[in-house]
Amino acid sequence: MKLTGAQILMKVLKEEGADTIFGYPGGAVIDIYDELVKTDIRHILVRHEQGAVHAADGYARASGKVGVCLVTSGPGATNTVTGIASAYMDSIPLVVITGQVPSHLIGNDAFQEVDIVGITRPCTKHNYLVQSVEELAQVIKEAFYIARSGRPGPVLVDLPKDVINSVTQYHAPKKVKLRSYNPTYNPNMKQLHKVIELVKMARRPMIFAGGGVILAKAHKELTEFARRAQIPVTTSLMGLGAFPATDPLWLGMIGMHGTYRSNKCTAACDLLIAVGVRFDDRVTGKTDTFAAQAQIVHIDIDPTSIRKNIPVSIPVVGDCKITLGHINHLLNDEELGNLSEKRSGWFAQIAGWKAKTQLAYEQGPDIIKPQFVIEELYRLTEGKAIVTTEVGQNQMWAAQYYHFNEPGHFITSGGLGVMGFGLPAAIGAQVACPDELVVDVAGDGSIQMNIQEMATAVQYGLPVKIVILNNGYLGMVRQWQELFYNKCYACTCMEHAPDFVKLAEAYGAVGLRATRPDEVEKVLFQGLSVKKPVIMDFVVEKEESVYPMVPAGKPITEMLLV
Ligand SMILES: Cc1ncc(C[n+]2csc(CCOP(=O)(O)OP(=O)(O)O)c2C)c(N)n1
Repeated sequence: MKLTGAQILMKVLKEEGADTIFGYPGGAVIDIYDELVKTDIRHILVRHEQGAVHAADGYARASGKVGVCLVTSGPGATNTVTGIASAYMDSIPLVVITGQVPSHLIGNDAFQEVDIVGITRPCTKHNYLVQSVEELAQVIKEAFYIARSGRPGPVLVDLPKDVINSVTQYHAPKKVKLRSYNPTYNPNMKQLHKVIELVKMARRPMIFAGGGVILAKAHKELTEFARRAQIPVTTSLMGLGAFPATDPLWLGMIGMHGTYRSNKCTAACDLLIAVGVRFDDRVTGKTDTFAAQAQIVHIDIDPTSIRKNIPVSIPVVGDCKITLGHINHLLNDEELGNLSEKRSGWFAQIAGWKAKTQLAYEQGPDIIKPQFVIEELYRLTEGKAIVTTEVGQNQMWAAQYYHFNEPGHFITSGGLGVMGFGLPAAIGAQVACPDELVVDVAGDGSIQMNIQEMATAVQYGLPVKIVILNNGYLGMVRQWQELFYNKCYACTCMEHAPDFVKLAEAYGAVGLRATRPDEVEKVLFQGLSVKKPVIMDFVVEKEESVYPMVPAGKPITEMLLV
């Protein structure tokens, strides 16, 4: 059977299980759209291509599937770059399809031509310029395989218009095999035996889990390991939800805005088992003081991330789920003795640190504290919402005060830190999980970066909730200015903001506002109950800061506490 490039694309997308595409049309992809509407693949028309990629990202994180987006050539393609870079930093599986000018015009400065393959080379796991319709099916198959296998990531496929329109006999391989790409899933068992020895010997062990645990769906294995071996657990921002925040072994988040006890534990531990992490500088602070007393075990699917930032004693290359499964199995056969007794001194020390600071704040009668809004959100949603965030203080308060017990419930742009991520990501998560409550925690600055996606939420009846912590500032930058720049608040005061309630209404959504602490519960309750997109504008204390805070480049024990 002969098919056009556009038809082949649809066929392979279906075979790869794509049920939703986030996109925006244009001349170079109009033929694809012409085919797309004849299929049962759902298309979500966003209002800006950056929104399409973040939505596909949110969809991927909430569903565990590959997110797909489709945009036109030139400006359509360049508008995706921030979203692609964010997904790359956070290892999120995406397939981004861009239109391209016809092959014979490439390199001629043709209308809406851009070298998107060149532009995205450093921020994709792999990318392709498809040269002929004959190779199209194979390329799309490979793109999905690469995006979801090994350490996941975004793959871009650039499709010239003539490739989309040409016709060929359909043939797609059942399985993809790539000569130079063979991720290692199974760990070296000798290394694991060494890990078990360390676990048995350690007096002050700790587990540091990252987003890799969530991506590998290894949270159950992680939890079993921690409980059986009696090891306290911290996670990175990306790892929140990989271990239940209600578990007594939970220490809280590590790093720049991590808890006092997590950071203290890291400095004092004698064994650090790092799983699915990449030792980001916001986690480690000054690297030569990081876990300086510990033997470090690093388990990761990506061999190039091991020893990249931190020296380790035992490297373990493997899939987190498989590796932790083996470790649990090996622990079965061992005489562990009473580990909690052996570590009682360690647990007592941790309890002491916990007592010292517990993310405390005081909510007075007049001005709303942003932390209070998040705690109330947690209480009223019983911790069950999928929370996306923008970037800044809002992101950190969401991470600190909304407690995550399950993976896939905290969706944030961790590595790149993209303001404008949260609303489109919430839209993607809501598409993936129509029955869940999805809440974007936002700052008044960030929400204005992709506010146009309110129209998308309204058009598709996606009842996402936006909680704006409105402090009238680019708060996180203001905080740095307060602490490290003598309170010179250069260009961080948002002097003119829209009326967010009216703005919500203009989009056909619901707008609510709270200006006093005693209105918070009512507004949240009302906003969360409506089956429509809602913006809740919480006018909060203007100069509140996020604590604890480790100044950039300092050891993580040097925390500012208030
Ligand atoms: C696209 C983008 N531009 C700039 C920044 C730098 N930045 C980080 S946090 C921040 C302030 C965010 O302000 P707001 O959204 O109001 O949130 P708040 O910190 O007040 O909660 C800025 C400007 C960024 N992370 N992303």
